[in-house]
Amino acid sequence: WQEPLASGAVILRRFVQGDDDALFREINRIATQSPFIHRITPGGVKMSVAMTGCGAAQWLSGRDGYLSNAESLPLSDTLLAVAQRAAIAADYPDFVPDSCLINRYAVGSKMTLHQDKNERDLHQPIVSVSLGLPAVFLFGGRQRSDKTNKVLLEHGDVVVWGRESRLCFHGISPLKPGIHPLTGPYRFNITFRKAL
Ligand code: MD5
Ligand code: FE
Repeated sequence: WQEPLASGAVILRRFVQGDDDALFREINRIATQSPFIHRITPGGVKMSVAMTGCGAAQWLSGRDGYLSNAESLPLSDTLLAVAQRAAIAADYPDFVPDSCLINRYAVGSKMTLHQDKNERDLHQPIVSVSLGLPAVFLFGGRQRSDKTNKVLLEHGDVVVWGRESRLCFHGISPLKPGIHPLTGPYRFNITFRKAL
């Protein structure tokens, strides 16, 4: 079922529940080729979230943006199909992602409030898939100081962020301990973007 989350953002609850095994296999396949790493922020702080990804465009922390990386795996048909199915459900029938970023949260991992604005065309949405342990997602407005709302994102939930919500500040509260039957002690988030 669908819930509007904010203007331009929609949650597709449990949208990929039936694809969870296949998606988790994709994560593990990608991580075998490109292991999860903890990047360093421009401020010199090691991130608590570990990242990997695939697709022609790869995000680089620090610099503004994306670079094409010939080393990374292509977006598989499995991943593309999930991303496009979600985009269509949220009324973005023309979405063609070129980037898949995978975030792995362990107990205590968090993401501080930030905007995603390094993609070239900000009219394109971002499709975000949550797997494993639940997390409290924080979303605010266009200013860092705007009030934030909280929503719990659970296994299989997909959020499509577009239009008025595309430049909203957002983050993830520190992950609480737990064990998920599929992913064990982790939450994974897969974001699909058209970055280039
Ligand atoms: C996560 N990841 O759960 C989130 C899901 C990231 C990141 O924030 O940058 O890797 S994506 C949430 C998102 C994306 C684009 C816009 C907005 C939220 N928004 O306007 O609120 O690991
Ligand atoms: Fe973000």
